[in-house]
Amino acid sequence: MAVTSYAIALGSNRRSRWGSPAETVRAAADALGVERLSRIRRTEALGPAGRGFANAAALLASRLEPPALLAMLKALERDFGRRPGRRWGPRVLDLDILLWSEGAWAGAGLVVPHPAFRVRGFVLEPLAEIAAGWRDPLTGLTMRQLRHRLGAGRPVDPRRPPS
Ligand code: A4P
Ligand code: MG
Repeated sequence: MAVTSYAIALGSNRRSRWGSPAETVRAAADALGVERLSRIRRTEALGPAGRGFANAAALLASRLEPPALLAMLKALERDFGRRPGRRWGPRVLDLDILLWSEGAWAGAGLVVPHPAFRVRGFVLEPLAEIAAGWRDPLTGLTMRQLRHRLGAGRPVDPRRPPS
């Protein structure tokens, strides 16, 4: 396949052999060879994960289709010491596929764009920093517009019918 672009979310809320969660996120971005990395932010845990997170977003060029890229990301999570645990539990490294330049993908165990990215500040803030003009294929809105809507308390969530 030709080279395509991906936006990836990176998150960590446990130390690893690379150091703090922020150092772990940076090391994972280096290992992936990303083209662009946002600022790494400290964010409060959403849900029962407990400790706060280090979160960032990155742009990655790849010839892999989404399922092959996901397998690669899962392998990297394991290399970084992530062990299967409670869903939403504390994790050394979480790598999610947010967007793909070729549009949407839906298959077994994989949905792109990531179904929840539009309603999560810890994803949209760093994503809008590095890909402000990227249009969400589902809503047609740019990352800048989605972040603005979320910040204004009017998140765009196509999973919910409009009220
Ligand atoms: N999957 C489906 N679509 C995708 C996609 N686009 N990218 C499947 C990646 N994975 C995708 O993910 C579970 C399964 O989702 C994958 O095996 C894949 O087949 P996982 O990473 O193994 O498990 P998880 O992360 O515990 O679940 P999930 O649903 O991905 O949780 P989230 O949405 O990642 O939320 N608070 C802060 N502040 N910052 C965070 O980063 N993260 C979470 C976890 C909770 N609270 C947080 C943060
Ligand atoms: Mg995940």
